[in-house]
Amino acid sequence: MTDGLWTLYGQPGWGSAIVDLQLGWYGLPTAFIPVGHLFEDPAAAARLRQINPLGQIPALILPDGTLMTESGAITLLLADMAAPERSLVPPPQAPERAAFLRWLLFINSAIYPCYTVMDRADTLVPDPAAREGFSVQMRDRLLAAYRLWDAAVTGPWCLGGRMSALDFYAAVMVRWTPGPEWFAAEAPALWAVAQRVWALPELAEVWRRNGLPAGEE
Ligand SMILES: N[C@@H](CCC(=O)N[C@@H](CS)C(=O)NCC(=O)O)C(=O)O
Repeated sequence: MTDGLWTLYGQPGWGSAIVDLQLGWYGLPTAFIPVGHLFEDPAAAARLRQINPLGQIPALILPDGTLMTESGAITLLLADMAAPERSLVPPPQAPERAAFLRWLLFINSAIYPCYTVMDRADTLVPDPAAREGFSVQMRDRLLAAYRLWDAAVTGPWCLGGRMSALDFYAAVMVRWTPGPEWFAAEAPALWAVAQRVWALPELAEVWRRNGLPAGEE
């Protein structure tokens, strides 16, 4: 047992921030453990594999000691425990439920894996000449997926009038490749959602440990 504490292994601003924001939103007592730069520090990656054999963050230790990985699964699990009026996941009967599930899975299967392989391109494609073409293709795929997500966002939130965990994903991801300038210009609906999330007073402390979004300091 860990005294009701949720222990989150992560890195400021990385994918762990998506979970960190949700823990903060739900008011769950969180111990944040920075793991170090997984791509520049082999020792950091080796240490993390002792916690999560896949070597990825977010890695969350639940209060009962269970290891939980996969941000999408964590999103659903936390919502199971949340008060209905606070939940970041539309319940089964909600009109937004289908769109929520579609885009949650889309983010996790069409968008997030692009980063996972782009970040490891040097080992996945050791030949530098081949790697260049691979990286261009992955980036194009990533941008196309973001454009599809952006086109589905009607505002003010990803699901229209209902705020959800999708908005937290947007708020973290618009700070990643291809960078905030691209999102502001090419994915304006996602960019607007992100700004709304950055401004939520309940999340100020979580943003502080994840690096405040540009212009918000
Ligand atoms: N499907 C996972 C993806 C997690 C992921 O790719 N995290 C990145 C950092 S943002 C990572 O730990 N990469 C290290 C690696 O894959 O070796 C999730 O949604 O939690």
